[in-house]
Amino acid sequence: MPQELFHNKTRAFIYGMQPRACQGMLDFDYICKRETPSVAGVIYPFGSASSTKVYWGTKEVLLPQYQDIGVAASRHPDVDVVVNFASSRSAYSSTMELLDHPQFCAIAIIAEGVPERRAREIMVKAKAKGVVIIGPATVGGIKPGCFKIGNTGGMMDNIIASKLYRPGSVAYVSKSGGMSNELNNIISQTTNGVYEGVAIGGDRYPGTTFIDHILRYQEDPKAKIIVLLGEVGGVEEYRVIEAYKSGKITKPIVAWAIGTVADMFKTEVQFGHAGSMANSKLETAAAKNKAMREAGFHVPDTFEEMPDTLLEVYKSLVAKGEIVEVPEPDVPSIPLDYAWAKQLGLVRKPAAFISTISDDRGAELTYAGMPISEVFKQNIGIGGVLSLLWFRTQLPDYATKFLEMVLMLTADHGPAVSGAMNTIVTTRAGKDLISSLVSGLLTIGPRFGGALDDAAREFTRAYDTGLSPREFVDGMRKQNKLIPGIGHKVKSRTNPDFRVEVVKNYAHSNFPKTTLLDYALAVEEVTTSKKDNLILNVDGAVACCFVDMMQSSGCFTPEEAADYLKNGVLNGLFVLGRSIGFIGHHLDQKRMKTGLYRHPWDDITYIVGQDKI
Ligand code: Q5B
Repeated sequence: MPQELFHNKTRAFIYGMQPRACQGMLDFDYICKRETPSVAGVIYPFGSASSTKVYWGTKEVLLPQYQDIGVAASRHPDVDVVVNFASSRSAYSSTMELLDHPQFCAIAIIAEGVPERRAREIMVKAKAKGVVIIGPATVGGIKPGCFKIGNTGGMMDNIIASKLYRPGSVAYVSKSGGMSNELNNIISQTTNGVYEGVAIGGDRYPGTTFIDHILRYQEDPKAKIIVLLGEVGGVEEYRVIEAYKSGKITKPIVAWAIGTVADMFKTEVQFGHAGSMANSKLETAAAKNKAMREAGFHVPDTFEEMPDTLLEVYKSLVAKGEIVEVPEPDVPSIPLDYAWAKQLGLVRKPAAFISTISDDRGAELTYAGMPISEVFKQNIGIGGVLSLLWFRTQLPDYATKFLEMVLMLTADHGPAVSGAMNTIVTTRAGKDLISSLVSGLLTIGPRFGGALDDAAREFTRAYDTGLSPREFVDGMRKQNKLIPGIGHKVKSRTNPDFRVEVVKNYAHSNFPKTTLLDYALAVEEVTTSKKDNLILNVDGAVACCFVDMMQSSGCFTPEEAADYLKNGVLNGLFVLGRSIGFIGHHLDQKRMKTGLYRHPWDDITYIVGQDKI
């Protein structure tokens, strides 16, 4: 096994789709001031060969993604480490395939539950090829200032707190990934920090064992103290004891075997790891601690006393000059993920958008604060929904029924009206539903269907300024303006528009007040006395009733009411209602498979090339 597994130029592949782990490694590199990212690419057999977006510091960069190990390996000959996140089902096959590529010298297998027979087959092949396996069932390992495997060390704030961004003098090996975090903490509190740490994994047959890594640390002059955190089960600690006794290991070892509590149970206890159960007296934590103590390791009486023991050993090495403390470098600033920083309450950012009507972020969609289930429980209907989403309030029943009535009676007025014609012509030109609908909707304007807001404004202005109906009509004529909401192409006094009758009757029977409607009807008396078709049309009737509803409902201030009219709410009602009809016309034409429409020549008068008339 090479003495130095990782250095500050180590390059790795991540096998599997693990964006968080990948970003964690890159963030670690960044705060360690590595020149190149440690992750060269991602191998994900089930994805599409492309790239994945990651951060390098605060910059967004693309990381190549490969489906095939061979392609990845040939594109990145400098990569010699693989962090294999394949599941327990595919860890075996993927690792065996990785082992066929001689450029890889270390593979960390993260998956738990790899069958023991498979793990042993991996070990045999890896040994034959001289490849170091860390795991299975491990978080990996870390070499401060150089390289971090996957999620080792936890979140960035933990890494900073344990000073893992720069090397210390203590090298450790543990089984458990969780406990290696605890070691990072203890070592950073009591010494000049971690030099390297490996969690070999909790399975009965880990790819490498304590002795493999401790022998590396023995050879590495920068590792001054070795920490061994063993546990109940297995005999690997005894191999370290033998090596120590034989003089192969001379560096001080601070050690503890976890699981002494097992002695308090009458039967053998299986701890969390697959391998953490004593099959003989020798494998108990108590026996191991005793043996390690007798061999000359620094073994505390309890795990809680381990920091004191470590501190003592560290101080003695400092006193002897074997460890020379150096001034602490500046604590690196961590590029925090925006989402994480926001969750911690560290940042605020002005939003580009503000919305006050609906919210889909929680468990249940809400309309103006009302959960969608409540919308149905209260049976508020389309009028109620419109009221919530347009006015952010629940209007009284008579008002929401009025809104529904408007949508129903403006839904269509036959194929001959301007908008429907446009929809039909567009449909027959082969266009899709949305294009055909929009082409009809774009026809709505001051003459056709879009006179509602202007009607509401003009009638309100006239009434509020105290103009008599005649003064209003004369005044508009003087200004050469048509009165919005008055007049119809085909409807007249003698051919009344029943839609208008329905609206008028409803308002008179249900609204607390119909002041503006009554004023408009008085105006109609004046205009129809001039010309039979100058009736209060559907736009005008709806508009005036709407203003009456707004004023009598108590739900709007005069300013709010004026704003809604200015912002086109009333034409919005016509647009919404008539969309039903336009869609109907589109579907109708499609159903009949009508062909392209071309207007007949005889219906067009051609005056081309003649003198102006
Ligand atoms: N005169 C609607 O015009 C129409 C006058 C007026 C004073 C007026 C016209 C108009 C205002 C806009 C309006 C909504 C273009 C209509 C709708 C939805 C629909 C449609 C459908 C559906 C009809 C003849 C004489 C002239 C004019 C005078 C006309 N309008 N005077 N105030 N408002 N109204 N639009 O019949 O002396 O001869 O020169 O623009 O409210 O769109 O069903 O089709 O559901 O789809 O073509 O119902 O009234 O009349 O322009 O030839 O004028 O009357 O000054 O006087 P006409 P014109 P003079 S509802």
